[in-house]
Amino acid sequence: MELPRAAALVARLEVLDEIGSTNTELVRRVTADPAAWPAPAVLLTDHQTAGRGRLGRSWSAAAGDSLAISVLLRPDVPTQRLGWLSLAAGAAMTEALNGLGVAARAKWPNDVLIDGRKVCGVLAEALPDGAGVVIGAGLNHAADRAALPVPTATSLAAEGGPTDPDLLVAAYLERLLARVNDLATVGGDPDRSGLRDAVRAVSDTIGRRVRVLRADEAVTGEAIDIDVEGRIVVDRGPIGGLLACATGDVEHLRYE
Ligand code: BT5
Repeated sequence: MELPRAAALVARLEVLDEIGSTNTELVRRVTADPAAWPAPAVLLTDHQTAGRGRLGRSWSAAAGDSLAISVLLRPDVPTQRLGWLSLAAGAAMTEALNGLGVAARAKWPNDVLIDGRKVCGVLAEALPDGAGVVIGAGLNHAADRAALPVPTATSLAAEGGPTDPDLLVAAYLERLLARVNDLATVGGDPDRSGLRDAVRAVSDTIGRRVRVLRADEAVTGEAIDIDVEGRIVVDRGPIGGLLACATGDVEHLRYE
């Protein structure tokens, strides 16, 4: 796989024929030799054999069906704002697909949907000792409908969208790097950087009735906003009132 346009956007881009998890591998490589990995850097493959999702779940795809894209960033953003990078990635992918004519929307916290089906999932992980962040995105670009791993999934090929890896990765990186740069320029403030408004604008979740499953309770109500911490704000009605749910505490968010 050749990705000249994407490679021109970052300090280093490496394509692997096959790997267990691009996130795990990039964390391992950066930790072993940080100087060899200037940020932003990308490790990617279209044949990931042990892709990881959130909370021990897995991301699965047959060889050649899905792009696993891991991006190393070392933005100058306060630690408590780093959660915004994962929302920035979902928004960047959604905006990139929209720019290519695909009607994608972002489902909080980390999915990109086309017509209610998941085309992309994001998994952000911090490196030890504040050494940066690895943001992984799995993007089903080429899978035939019949080859999709779960009934809730879709792919760009199945939706009649573009499938060229270089075009897709370059469009995503352009949006992501611009968003992260804007965030760093204003010290990590999601409002002044325009990131919170961008996340709201592509959100498929705001305005919907949702059921949020947390470790010990289910929260039901209308998702009304994303707060300055990146949490989803759920209006449980006159008795329950408003409740903000953080990504780390949320097992699932389902539409009612
Ligand atoms: C995610 O987790 O959606 C995050 C996926 C991140 C994958 C990328 S690929 C590059 C990098 N390296 C990695 O090892 N991971 C990252 P979560 O929200 O927990 O969703 C996982 C759920 O999505 C699964 O339980 C399935 O229901 C569903 N799923 C699995 N594979 C899928 C696929 N190819 N397309 C759509 N949905 C899928």
